[in-house]
Amino acid sequence: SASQLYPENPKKNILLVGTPGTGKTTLAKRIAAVTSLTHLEVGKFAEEHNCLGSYDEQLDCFEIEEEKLIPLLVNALKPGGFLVEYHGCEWLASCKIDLVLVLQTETAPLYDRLKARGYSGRKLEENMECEIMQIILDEAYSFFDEKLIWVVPSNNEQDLEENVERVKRFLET
Ligand code: DAT
Repeated sequence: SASQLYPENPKKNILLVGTPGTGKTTLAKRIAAVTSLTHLEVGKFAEEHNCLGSYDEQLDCFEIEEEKLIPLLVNALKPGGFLVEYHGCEWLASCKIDLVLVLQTETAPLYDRLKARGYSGRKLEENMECEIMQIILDEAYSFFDEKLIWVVPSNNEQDLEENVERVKRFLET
């Protein structure tokens, strides 16, 4: 296990996942401000490590060369101490991950947030469907031990504060 390979370093990694708009970046910034965790956004990491492929017009984003990215992530996360943010968790399945926090947002606030972000048409529908169908949660359960997974609400300011506290308590254990 990772802890046997790095007995001198028991630092934890936390993976923050959720449908776009559920509040990952907002929560990650709050957590990074009050803990020693370093925020690692997988999309940015992929870009910085030249793992972006061609632009996908349909999905309105760059393809990511996952064969190149995954081993880089595995290596980067070995020491622990990261708050890893991404919408999905499949690529993180072989990484040292000590907690998977799945953010969930109710339909009405999520719709408002995505609208405010300028999403419309198919992109808006697909993201709403992703949340309603619990795609990210299912993915978490298929790639990580259920004991590592915490499903938490992310609807309002109170949820945000409680999620920061949850993470602080987890890091203290
Ligand atoms: P994500 O990184 O998952 O795409 P975000 O952090 O960018 O989401 O948040 C999307 C929008 O929702 C942004 O305008 C901030 C707002 N938001 C995030 N978390 C919230 C919360 N717990 N309560 C109210 N608004 C929140």
